[in-house]
Amino acid sequence: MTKKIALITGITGQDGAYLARLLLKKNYIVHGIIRKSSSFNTGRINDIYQEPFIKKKSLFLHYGDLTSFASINSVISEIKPHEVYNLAAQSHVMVSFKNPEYTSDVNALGTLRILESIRQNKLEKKTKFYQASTSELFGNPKFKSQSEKTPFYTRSPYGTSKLFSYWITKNYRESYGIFAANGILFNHESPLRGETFVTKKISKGLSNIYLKKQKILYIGNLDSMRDWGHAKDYVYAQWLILQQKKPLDLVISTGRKYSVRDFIERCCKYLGWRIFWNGKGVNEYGYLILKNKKIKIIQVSAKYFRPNELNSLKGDSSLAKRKLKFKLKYNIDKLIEEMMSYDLKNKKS
Ligand code: NAP
Ligand code: F7E
Repeated sequence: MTKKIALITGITGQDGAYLARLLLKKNYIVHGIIRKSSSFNTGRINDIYQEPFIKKKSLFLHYGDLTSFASINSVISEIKPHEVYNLAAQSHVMVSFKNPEYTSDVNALGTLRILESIRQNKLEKKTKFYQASTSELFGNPKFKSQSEKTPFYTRSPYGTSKLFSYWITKNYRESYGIFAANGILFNHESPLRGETFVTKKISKGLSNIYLKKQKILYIGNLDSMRDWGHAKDYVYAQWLILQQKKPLDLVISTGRKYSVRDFIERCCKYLGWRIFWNGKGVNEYGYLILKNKKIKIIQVSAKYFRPNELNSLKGDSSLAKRKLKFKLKYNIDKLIEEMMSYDLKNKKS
């Protein structure tokens, strides 16, 4: 049987690394697009890296960038993939306020470049396309939980760039018959999460404080609420979305939400600590009482407040559960346990 060929943009990112492992296990030939960088950016895929000249190679890396049609098109025209997972993005919401033009070029036009390449290479009937859409599309919704029916109202350049991609994916599906689907994924985390996202910042920061490598963790909005799942569960959903008979846009979430404050308290509990809070707004801080001494370990800093915040998100993924027959293996405490143990030991997961 001929092996399926998959192309992953963003293979060096959190999801790309988990998805590549999953597809290799499923016997795919996996191609990934990586960016040229002056320092190593392949740390998350070191363990699956294959030397260029080995026989029966199943993982191939290509230099490319979503801002360049030529680089994307040369890979797609050469490998003619059965499945493309578009995971590459400038994925940080706060950074998107600082760098809105670049964010839009990569996250919005980058998606269009891939879809155009599929079309121009006449791969409409062969290549299935997955778009990494996001709960950021919902903004600050009126409804308690968000499903495929919830109206979009993006609140950041990141969200708006992803809104373009959501629609262009649907446009190419409807206009050219491409199997193109959006996974509207809520926040998902793991030991491989980028260190400037809040969960990893907390697990790493508290681990460092525990190991006496750091004194204080500076943080932004403590009361913001998110629906946090595990990236391993969510990349499995990405694969399932492309295995369906028809392309569907589906919400993937846990259906539970927690505040940033909750997340900190649960990580502290893992360390055997109880945290106390004092003050309000930028004057709020968190402290421990150790040997009768008050020790400040968390300080709120306005530096991490956003020009426009999403206060509370919680997904309703009942449609995905029905269509994909999909079950989550992780809950928040299992996720925290894995992240904390990784950061304390700094070992691979
Ligand atoms: P991530 O860890 O930030 O990874 C992003 C990847 O995109 C990295 O491999 C990065 O390369 C690559 N990239 C960035 N700019 C690029 C460019 N111009 N050309 C080519 N590659 C580029 O993100 P993630 O958490 O794995 O998320 C995967 C996708 O899902 C993203 O599109 C994100 O927006 C979306 N999403 C994420 C979540 C979540 O909670 N994680 C939720 C919903 C949607 P470098 O390694 O070189 O930086
Ligand atoms: O922030 C608050 C912050 O940066 C979560 C991306 O993967 O998920 C992610 O976007 C919340 C926000 O993720 C800090 O204000 C408090 O309310 O971890 P985050 P995000 O913005 O939700 C969506 C679904 C994506 O699609 C994105 O690609 O935590 N917060 N203090 C903080 N956030 C950060 N980063 N740093 C803080 O110190």
